[in-house]
Amino acid sequence: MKEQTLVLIKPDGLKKSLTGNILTTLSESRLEIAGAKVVKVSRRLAEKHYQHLKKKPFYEELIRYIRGELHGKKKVLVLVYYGEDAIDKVREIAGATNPEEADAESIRGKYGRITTKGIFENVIHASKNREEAEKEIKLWFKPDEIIFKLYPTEMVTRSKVKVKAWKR
Ligand code: IDP
Ligand code: MG
Repeated sequence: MKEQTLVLIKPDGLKKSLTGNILTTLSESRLEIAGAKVVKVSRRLAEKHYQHLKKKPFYEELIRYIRGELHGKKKVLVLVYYGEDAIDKVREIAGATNPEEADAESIRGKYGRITTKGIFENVIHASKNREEAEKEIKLWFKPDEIIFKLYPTEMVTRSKVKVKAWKR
């Protein structure tokens, strides 16, 4: 069945100029890109994304990692891939969480490393299952930033909300 998944190219991937290689490898999956953008990750966004790891000893370092504080590249590339078995296909191409255990030909196996502080710098993130994909896509993207209607939407009126706009 067709489904969607969230991919992040993490700051180490950007720092090592791996974007092209990673996108080329992912394109072998024949999945479609349904959304893409560059994001400077706030503390709040990082904490929401890694909510499930809050109790881990490496949590604080992980937040620093995803925010680019370990690489001097304070950005990530965020993508939504859509198509048949998208979640498992991308997880397989990404490889295991621990880059030393990841298949040698996977993205993490090829490009990942374990730092002396023990963080798995594994270059990309990929949603694990449908529930996680939904939560993550809704966290990182607004409905109009994705070219397909992946989840139900509604029109809401928000008054008194300050937004930054281009100066006229
Ligand atoms: P995943 O990225 O393969 O889904 P998660 O368990 O969701 O794995 O962990 C999120 C990220 O936290 C990993 O991609 C990796 O960067 C880091 N991480 C996970 N487990 C460990 C660990 O045991 N030691 C160090 N870093 C870890
Ligand atoms: Mg995960």
